[in-house]
Amino acid sequence: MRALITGVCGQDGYYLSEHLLSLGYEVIGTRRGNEESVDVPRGTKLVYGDINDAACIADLMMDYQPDEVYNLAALTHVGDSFKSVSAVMQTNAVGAANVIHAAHQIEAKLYQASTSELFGSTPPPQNEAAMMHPRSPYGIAKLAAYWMVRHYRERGMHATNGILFNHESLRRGGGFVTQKIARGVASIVAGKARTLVLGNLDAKRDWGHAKDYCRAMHLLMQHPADDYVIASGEMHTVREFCDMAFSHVGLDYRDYVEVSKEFFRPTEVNALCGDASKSRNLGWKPEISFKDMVFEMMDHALETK
Ligand code: G4F
Repeated sequence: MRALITGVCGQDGYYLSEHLLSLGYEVIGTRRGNEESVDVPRGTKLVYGDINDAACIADLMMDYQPDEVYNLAALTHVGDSFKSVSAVMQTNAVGAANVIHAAHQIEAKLYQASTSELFGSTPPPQNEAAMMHPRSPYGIAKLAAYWMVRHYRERGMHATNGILFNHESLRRGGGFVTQKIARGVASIVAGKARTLVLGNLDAKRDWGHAKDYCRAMHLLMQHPADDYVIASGEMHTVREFCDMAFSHVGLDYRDYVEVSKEFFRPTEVNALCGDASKSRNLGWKPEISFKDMVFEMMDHALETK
């Protein structure tokens, strides 16, 4: 089996490639830059690819003829999307359409990285049938891609939306709140910072481990094409995350965390908590707990500071 992963250089690209390679897949992953060193699992074949360039994506499909295509490439920071509306629409909606269309042309199976941001203001628990009411340009662009997948599925394509709730790991980018907290605590412990400045501490998220969620991506592709929620079903506030991370090193977050309007969003998704019963019925379940995920991120941040 041969898989093409767009956005292989991100957190999810890493874990998905690692998982597919362990199953004996040949993995082709796209990169845009010309960086000397890119951290991908050994065995991943890196090729140039930009999902915003329809011809480039079509050529890649023709050249490599993958059996499965995983579209993970996207602008992923929700907060930033308020400041880059056109770019996020271009990459997350039009770019996704380029990938879906090109995969359809060669009759490959398609996985689209959909997101719990689609639910936006719909109160938890959210499952596949919950109303979609995104509250950011990011979520709106992802909703267009979600519908494009459904559209191609109606035309007979094996096209699946994995509606993934927040998923983290030591590979998470530093702009997301979990990694910002982990690295912030490590900086305080190392004496390099005195405080950690955050935004909305009351936001509630359903956080799982990226490794568990990337395993689900492949599993979903082995079942009938559909929309599937992947979530832990547990909800925590940003404040609780801070409390656990600071307690891990014997500190009280209230002595170090400051709140600034700078990190609040114009519109916020207040509470996300997924009901993943449909995916659990296929045999998927998360193996890494919230606590273990926080401690893994903390230990890694402390080691590398
Ligand atoms: O870590 P975040 O930036 O993740 P967010 O916005 O939930 O999005 C992530 O999960 C989505 C799935 O639900 C993905 F689709 C998306 O690509 C991304 O991976 O923020 C989490 C919460 C928000 O409510 C935010 O307002 O944390 C709050 N927060 C509070 N202080 C902060 C901060 N977020 C960031 N990034 N930085 C802060 O200082």
